[in-house]
Amino acid sequence: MSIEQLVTGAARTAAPPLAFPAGFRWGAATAAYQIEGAATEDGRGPSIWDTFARRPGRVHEGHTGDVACDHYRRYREDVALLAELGMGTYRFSIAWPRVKPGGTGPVNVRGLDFYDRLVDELLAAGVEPMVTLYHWDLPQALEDGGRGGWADRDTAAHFAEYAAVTAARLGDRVGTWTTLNEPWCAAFLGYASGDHAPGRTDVRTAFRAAHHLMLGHGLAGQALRAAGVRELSLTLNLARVSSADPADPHDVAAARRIDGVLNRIFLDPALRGEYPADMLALFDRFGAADVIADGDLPVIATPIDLLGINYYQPVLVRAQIGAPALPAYPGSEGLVFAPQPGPVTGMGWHVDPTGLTDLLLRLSRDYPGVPLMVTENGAAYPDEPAGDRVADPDRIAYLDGHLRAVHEALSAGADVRGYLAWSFLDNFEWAFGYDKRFGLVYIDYETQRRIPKDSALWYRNVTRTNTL
Ligand code: IFM
Repeated sequence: MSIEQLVTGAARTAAPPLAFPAGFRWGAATAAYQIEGAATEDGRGPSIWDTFARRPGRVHEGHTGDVACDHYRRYREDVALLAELGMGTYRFSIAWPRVKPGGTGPVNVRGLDFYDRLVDELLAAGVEPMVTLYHWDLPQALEDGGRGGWADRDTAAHFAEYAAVTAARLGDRVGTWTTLNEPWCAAFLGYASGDHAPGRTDVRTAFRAAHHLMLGHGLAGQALRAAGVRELSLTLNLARVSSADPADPHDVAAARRIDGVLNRIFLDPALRGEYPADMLALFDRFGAADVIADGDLPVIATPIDLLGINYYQPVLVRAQIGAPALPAYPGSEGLVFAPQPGPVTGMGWHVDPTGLTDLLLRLSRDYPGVPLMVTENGAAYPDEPAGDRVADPDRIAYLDGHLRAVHEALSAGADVRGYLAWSFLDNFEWAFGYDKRFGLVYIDYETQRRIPKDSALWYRNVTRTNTL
């Protein structure tokens, strides 16, 4: 595929163009710790990821977010690139430790100033800012001194205070506010498997964290509503979870368990105001049922205007007698994730766009009335620049397939309002450090040079024409 074909859209397949609805929101996403760097600049306090990344063996080759993409200093250049690449919407997260370095207590005005400048820059460039308040960088102070991070109920209240001050500063210009990004990862990778910060491996604590994250979502949602924000949202990482043999009741029950601890444990309280019975049983089994206080669920179910969906791959589950529980999925003993045929990404993740169509339709059916938006979708591949060009045909194929999947869901009646690619820039991929590249834009970490990959040019044609 020549670069001219990409730029003009002539590289499209022979299939008839697929038009997306008028007003469909297109763009890309990032997160603060993954791109900003400037870890000690302008009064930013440490986060649990600063600490975790320094623990030997936790992150690939000891990488940290200290410098990352240096976005904190280069944000003007990055915003110009967003506009040039035709991104109508930019989803970014705010670093809580910049705004409240101690997690609670005094506001660090210089931290808020940065986001103020970023928002103004975006608006001046014609890019809609979309804020996420928590993308995993909890202030270390809330973890320290026995406070216990999200295992501590007070963290939810502190989160709401931080949401309120941030909305007071930016709410006049930012319309869409997402409370949490992927509470499953924060709770179960952070506190059960220990793959993510704070790196704890205690299942009871993980359930406490899961509930307090959702309580934090609800309390922050109320604070944001009180501040008059236009659009309130929550972003979950969700997947289609299927049984290897739909005729085998053991496989079906096993898939249901994974669906519970990945999807329904967050969807049901947020959108139905209750935990499903099987999830209440898990809270109970792991000694965490007492964490759910009277009155919490109505708070958690504060109505949202948009459900953000981060989708990467589907899950296939098979019952297997004697299999130990998967560390990040408490209660998953006696089952395994079955291999799925077909291509995988550089993360080893299975490429299957049908999982996205099915997920969007399932959400429309089981949780009707909530507009949906794909807030992350994309793939890591081992990209190599050749001069000024980064050819990434696998990523283009991944995006093309998943956009067709979104279109199919729209055609079948799902209320999908937008699609944001993950990610705008290559960045710090958590425990994988800089080893995995998800960006539409290549980052040369030695020089901080940005090179839009072929996928960015291909995607620009989609966003500009609103067709695929
Ligand atoms: O990089 C992450 C992001 O921070 C959250 N969603 C999944 C992405 C890829 O792993």
